[in-house]
Amino acid sequence: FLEHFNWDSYLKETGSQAAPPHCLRQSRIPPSNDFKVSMKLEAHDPRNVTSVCIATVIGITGARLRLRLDGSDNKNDFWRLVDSSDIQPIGSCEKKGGMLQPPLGFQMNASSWPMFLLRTLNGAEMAPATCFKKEPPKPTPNCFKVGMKLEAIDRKNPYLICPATIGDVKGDEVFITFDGWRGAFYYWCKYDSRDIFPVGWCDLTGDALQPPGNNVSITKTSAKPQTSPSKATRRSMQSPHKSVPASAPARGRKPGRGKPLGSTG
Ligand code: MLY
Repeated sequence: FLEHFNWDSYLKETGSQAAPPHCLRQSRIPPSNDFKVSMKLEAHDPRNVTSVCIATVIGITGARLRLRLDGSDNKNDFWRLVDSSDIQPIGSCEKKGGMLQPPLGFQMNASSWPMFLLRTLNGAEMAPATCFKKEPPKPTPNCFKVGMKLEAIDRKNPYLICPATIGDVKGDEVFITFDGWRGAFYYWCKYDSRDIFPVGWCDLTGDALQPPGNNVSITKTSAKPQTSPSKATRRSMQSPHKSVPASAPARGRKPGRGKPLGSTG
């Protein structure tokens, strides 16, 4: 059975607040996703960002596209918002006087690239310019505070969007922690990163929001990470708990980080 994750009750149970939407570089109303699977476009190669390559839409998920670079393998798919500045209609690169590049790890001999390019574009369905939405402006300044909740991409599993908490703030950077998951998944990013979203984003876009994990207890003899939380642990997570410890946290430590959410202690 599945317990449906609900932000309203979760915020109440954890006594926490959602990051105000104006702190995030996302549209208040998520852009419509007008792309179709198999359409082609230009995208910056995530592994070689100065290269503009041909990409094919492999999947649609909420306001995002699952993309695969033409001439690459199926192990390096990546996800982009329809209003990402990393993607553009075919022809944009040439218009700016640039040249389309083979992706990093191009599977053929480099000399066959020009012919490959012709063939991959021949008869292809090119995503029309109207599919590409304008990137929202940068919010100024960094208005995140430690403890604010949001939705964030798990960069190790970038198809996943998960409930997250701001664990730290330093200048233009924020530390993204994943509720109920161990620190290995946490990361620093700019406050205007396109990988973080306001609470309720997935509900609006139809993307699937992951439920919080239960895997935060850091034991020295830690066994293989559990991937699906047990019913019992999941239930214990639902029980009211305040993430901010009653006692004053040690200097330099932020409340709610690295604390076992589902622990009985
Ligand atoms: N099977 C993976 C999935 C981890 C996902 C963690 N995210 C949601 C923060 C693992 O356990 O490593």
